[in-house]
Parts: sequence; structure tokens; C-alpha cells
Amino acid sequence: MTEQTLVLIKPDGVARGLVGEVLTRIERKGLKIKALELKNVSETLAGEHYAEHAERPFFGSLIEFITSGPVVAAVLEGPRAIAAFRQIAGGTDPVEKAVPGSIRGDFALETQYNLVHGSDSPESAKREIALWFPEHPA
Ligand code: RTP
Ligand code: MG
Repeated sequence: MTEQTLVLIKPDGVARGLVGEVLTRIERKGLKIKALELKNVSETLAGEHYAEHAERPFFGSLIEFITSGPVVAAVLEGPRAIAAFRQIAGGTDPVEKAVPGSIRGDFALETQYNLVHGSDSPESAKREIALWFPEHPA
């Protein structure tokens, strides 16, 4: 089933010059880029994006990090796009969970600085696409 997912290359990925690397892996996997933009992230947008984590102890530093520099936001489309992107991203902890060969497994060391975000469900994808790309057709 064709799906869309919202992907972010977080500030660490942009700052480290890994945008091309991540987009190459997305395209090689077969996922189609439907929207793509470099964006500065306001605290409001960051807070809405990570609203599910508002009560977590790491929320403050997560918001500080995600607003620390530009991110690349993208809408990807393809069969099982949500799971497919999370597969190539790797698990949240880039050492304990992400396997070598995944984006996080290959390029990240710390959970906070794990380079990419991908929506985790169809409901999250719909909400996040509307948040990051209000003009994008539903
Ligand atoms: P994301 O939402 O960014 O795609 O990552 P995820 O689904 O793999 O992980 P999630 O549980 O949603 O956590 C969101 C982001 O918060 C940071 N985090 N820090 N210090 C910590 O223990 C911790 N736990 C999570 C990470 O940047 C994670 O990607
Ligand atoms: Mg998440």
C-alpha cells in the first residue's frame, strides 16, 4: 500500500554535511521524494512535532537541539514508506539498537544526535506532514 511519511534530517545531519548521503540512501531504497525543504525550526514547531514527548526528562534538550540549526524536511512516498524509512534509519539508540548499514548505525553515536526522524505510524505521518508542509495535498 502506498504511504507517505515525514522525514527530517536533524541539525546534526545538516551540520555534518550528511544531507546528500541520507537522500542517496532514501532514493536507493526506492522511496520517492514528494517535498523537500531546508527549514529553520521555531520552538513552537519543535514542541508540536515532539508533543508526545512533552513530559519526558529529555524534552528540553531535545527541543534545544532540534532548534539549534536548520533541518531538511521531506515527504517521502512509496509502498510501506513509514516502515521502510524507519528500517533504513535504524533504531533510536544508534549504538545499542541501530545496526551497521543503517543511517544511524553507520553515522551516529548518541541517542539525541541520531541524525534523522521518520514518522512512526500513519496517524503521525498525517499529523507531521500537515505540520511541516501545510500546503502539501493530503
Ligand atoms: P524520532 O521521533 O526522532 O524519529 O526518533 P524515534 O522515533 O526513533 O525515537 P523517539 O522515542 O520518538 O524519540 C525522539 C527523539 O528524542 C531523542 N531522544 N533522546 N536522551 C534520551 O534518552 C532520548 N530518547 C530519545 C532522540 O533524538 C530521538 O530520536
Ligand atoms: Mg519518534
